Amino acid sequence: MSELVIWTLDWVPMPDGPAGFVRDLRLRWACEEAGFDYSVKTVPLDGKGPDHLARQPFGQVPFLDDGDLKLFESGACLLHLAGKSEKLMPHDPAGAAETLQWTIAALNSVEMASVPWWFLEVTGAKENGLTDLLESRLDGLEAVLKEREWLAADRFTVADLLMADVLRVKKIREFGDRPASESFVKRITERPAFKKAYADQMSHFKAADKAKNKG
Ligand SMILES: N[C@@H](CCC(=O)N[C@@H](CS)C(=O)NCC(=O)O)C(=O)O
Repeated sequence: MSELVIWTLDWVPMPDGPAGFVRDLRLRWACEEAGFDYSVKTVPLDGKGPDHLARQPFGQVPFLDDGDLKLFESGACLLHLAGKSEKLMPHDPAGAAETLQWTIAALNSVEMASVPWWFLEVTGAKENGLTDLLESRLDGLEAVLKEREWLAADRFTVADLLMADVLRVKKIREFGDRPASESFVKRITERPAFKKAYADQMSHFKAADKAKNKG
């Protein structure tokens, strides 16, 4: 198997920055679920050099090396990893298609509403015109999660991983009462692979912060 390298940021502000939520966590988590060996490398938070932009045209993280194959976008990286292990997605056509559908739904129907909503909220915008949109997406998902344990193929897949990661931002779940979504997030983030990925990301950023403050 070729070498997997997950790229993330070299540092983020502590304690109020995004440590614990930087999206390399999605890839670490998938690798932990699948039992893949991987290493983590970094690009600087400050100043996006040409090397970074050549790998991720928007200057973001994560991106992934799988040997000579280079990928960006967390969803694309997750689906690529899922193609390498049935632990992340069934490989029969129907199961794979359903996993693809819910992975895209997490990104393009839920996260596309939750991230702009969150930005407006934390920047203190007086009117958050995206609240109705986000509520309707969260309500639609709640109706699905009331009826089933997993999003796709009657089992854990990367679609659950991604949806739980999108919903794990507590602020976006603080309005409305959606018990099935709450228990989904709790259940999926109780998985040992999530806990390991989370702890590893926190250690990475704590060590980076310590080194920065020393220097
Ligand atoms: N759609 C992208 C979003 C990536 C993203 O928002 N990355 C954040 C970290 S979690 C980032 O790099 N932020 C720094 C920036 O945008 O300059 C993906 O899912 O990979």
